[in-house]
Amino acid sequence: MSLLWQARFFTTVNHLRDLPTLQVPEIAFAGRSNAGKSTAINLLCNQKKLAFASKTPGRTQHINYFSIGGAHVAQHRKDETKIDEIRALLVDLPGYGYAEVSGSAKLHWQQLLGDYVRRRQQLAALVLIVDSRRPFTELDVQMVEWFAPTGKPIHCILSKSDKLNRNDATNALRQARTFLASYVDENNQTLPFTAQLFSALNRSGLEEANDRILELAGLTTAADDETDAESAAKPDSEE
Ligand SMILES: Nc1nc2c(ncn2[C@@H]2O[C@H](COP(=O)(O)OP(=O)(O)OP(=O)(O)O)[C@@H](O)[C@H]2O)c(=O)[nH]1
Ligand SMILES: [Mg+2]
Repeated sequence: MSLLWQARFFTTVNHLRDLPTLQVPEIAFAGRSNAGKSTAINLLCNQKKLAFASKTPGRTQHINYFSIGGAHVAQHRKDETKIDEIRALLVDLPGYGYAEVSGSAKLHWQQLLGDYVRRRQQLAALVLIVDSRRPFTELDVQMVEWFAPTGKPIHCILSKSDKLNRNDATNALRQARTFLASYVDENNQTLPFTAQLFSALNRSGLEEANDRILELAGLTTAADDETDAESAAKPDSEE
C-alpha cells in the first residue's frame, strides 16, 4: 500500500490568492488537456473518482488539491481534516492547449499556470504529463521554460504508452530524455529532470511513478520507517 492511497480531496481554487497556506510540499500535475493527468492521479492514489477524468477535453478547469496524510482522519470523512497531519499535497492543474476554451479564459489559465509554477514556494516538483504519441508541444516547452529557472525537479510521465509498440515507446522515452537533458542551470549543470513511460490502461510504469512522486514529496520509505519507529517507541498516553 502506498502513502498516496491516503489521498483525499482537499480544496479547489480559481485564483492564486486562494491557494492553501499550508507549508507542506506540493507536487503539481501539469500537461495538455486530455494528456491523462486526472487518470494518473486516480491510479496513483488507487481511487476511481478522486480527480475527475473524462473523455471531454478541458474537464479540469480549476486547481484541485488532494491531501496526503492523516489517514485515520480521512477514513471518517465527516471529521474536519486535521491540517497539521497533512504531509504533502497533490495538485491537479487545469490542462492547457484545449482549442475550444475562449480566448480570455485561455489567457486567464495560462497566466495562472505560469504564475503558479514560477512563484509557488511550496511547489516541490512538477509532474509533467505528456501523451507519449505526441512530442513536446509548444505549451509543454513553455511549461518547462517557466519552471526550469526554479531549479526544482520535473518528472515527465509519457502517458498512454499502451498506444505505442515497444520500439516507438522506447524512442519516445529517449527523445523526451534528450529534450529534458538540454536544459542546464547557470553553471551548465543539467537540471533534475527525469522521464518514464506510463500506461493507466495496463498499469505499466505505475510503481516507478509512485516511487518518484513519494521521493519528490519527501515521503520516502526510509523516512516512514523512522516515523513508525519513533511513534512505536512513544507511550500512548503522551497526547
Ligand atoms: N489508452 C489510454 N487512455 C488513457 C490513459 N490515461 C488516460 N487515458 C484517457 O484519456 C482521456 C483523458 O484523460 P484525463 O485523465 O481526463 O486527462 P486530463 O489530462 O486530466 O485532461 P484535462 O482535465 O482536460 O486537462 C480519458 O478518456 C482517459 O481514459 C492511458 O494510459 N491509456
Ligand atoms: Mg483532468
